[in-house]
Amino acid sequence: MRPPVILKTTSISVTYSSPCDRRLSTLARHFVSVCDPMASEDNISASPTAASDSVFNHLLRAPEDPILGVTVAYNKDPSPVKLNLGVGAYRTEEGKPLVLNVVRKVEQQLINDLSRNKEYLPIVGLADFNKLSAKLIFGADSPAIQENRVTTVQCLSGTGSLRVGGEFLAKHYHQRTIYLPTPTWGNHPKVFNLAGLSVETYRYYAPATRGLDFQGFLEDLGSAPSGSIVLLHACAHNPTGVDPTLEQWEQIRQLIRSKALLPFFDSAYQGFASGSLDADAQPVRLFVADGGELLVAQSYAKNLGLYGERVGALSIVCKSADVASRVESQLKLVIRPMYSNPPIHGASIVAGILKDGDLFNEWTIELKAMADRIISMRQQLFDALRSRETPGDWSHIIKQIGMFTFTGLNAEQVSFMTNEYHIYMTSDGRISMAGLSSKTVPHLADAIHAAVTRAL
Ligand code: PLA
Repeated sequence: MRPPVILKTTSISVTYSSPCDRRLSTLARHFVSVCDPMASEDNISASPTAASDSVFNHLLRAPEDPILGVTVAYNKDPSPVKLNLGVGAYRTEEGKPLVLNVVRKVEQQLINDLSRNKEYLPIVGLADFNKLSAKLIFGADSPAIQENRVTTVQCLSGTGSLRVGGEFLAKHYHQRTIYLPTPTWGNHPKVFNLAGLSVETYRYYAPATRGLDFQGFLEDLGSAPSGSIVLLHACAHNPTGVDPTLEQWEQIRQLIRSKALLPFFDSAYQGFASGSLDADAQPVRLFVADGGELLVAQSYAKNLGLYGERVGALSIVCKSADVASRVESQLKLVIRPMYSNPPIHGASIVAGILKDGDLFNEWTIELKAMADRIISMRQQLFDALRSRETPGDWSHIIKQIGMFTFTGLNAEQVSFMTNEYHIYMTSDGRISMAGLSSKTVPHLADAIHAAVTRAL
């Protein structure tokens, strides 16, 4: 028998040794607190203790995230001219976050529809959303979809889709190494490492030309062990803004297939590169067309502005319908202990837009407007630097594509711009063009000019 435990309150002592006694003691405490609220207060509030008493006292303070931490620093800055070009989040010309009109419309419909409820979704998410997401990335006429060779599961935005895909591969795929481009989105290595894969890199960006190191890309994939997983940015490469041409994609495809490498596309910016959903999906469709297998992680954070709704999808294209359905059954075993099932609201918004022809068209117009505004920011920034005669060739600002410009500014220049101009960006010199407006371009151009001519 366990020794009895003596519970002391200010006014009564109770000794208990069984669950029943414990319930009685709780009841007794309740009565004490009803009669004398201070008595229970005294009992609950612990006396201040030294940090060294904490079981977590050995923890070191972790650094802020290199991207999301930029927003933390920005929020603390009281300057009225501060500018956040860190995280890739779209802002209007007025510098405000944007909720798309189509999103507002569908949300209104969802609220008005009293037949809707908030029951759990299945483990794999909303069926309509999954079907429509596959159609969006692979194309309506995709043979893989028609032959039922695709399994799509709703996940927590792009990050969650990558993580579920990574965990699935670590458990069930014969090769545990994933190749990432250098550089890549800073979260990729962490996501895949924690999923249980080992991370290697392939050459991607050539600082000297501020373009693609195509030769290095092919050489590194060429020497990767057969079967390795290769992470590819579907479009609008983050952070470089440099994408292969379609001809280069075709060469990459041939190499990947000839070495039986497994492509894993990260599609976080469909529609944001060119303004066209179909054009931005071309590299993925090229790979699907050859009948081979692949994975795609999709995010609706940027192209539908659903950042905080955490809505995305993981699709795995397989050789046959039978394999696809077995893959799906295993994906459920990955998801269930991770977060059980995904949230309903964001997926319902996306499904509402994708299944309605008019709303879909309206979305494409709004998306194009966002992409065009980013492109016009590129031109304006380029022009502003040229008119200031800022030393250097800044043509990469207009050549790069997608949400970011990889400026080539170094960490010291970045911290100069933050300290002197209150401009916040990641230390690798990446700026989110989507956070810029006509009003703020001159301030940024002044800061870049000063950083380049005076800082170092
Ligand atoms: N993949 C790439 C290449 C990304 O750039 C991002 C987001 C994601 C996946 C994940 O996005 P999601 O989970 O929100 O769908 N990158 C941002 C934000 C926009 C971030 O770092 O979380 C960035 O500023 O790089």
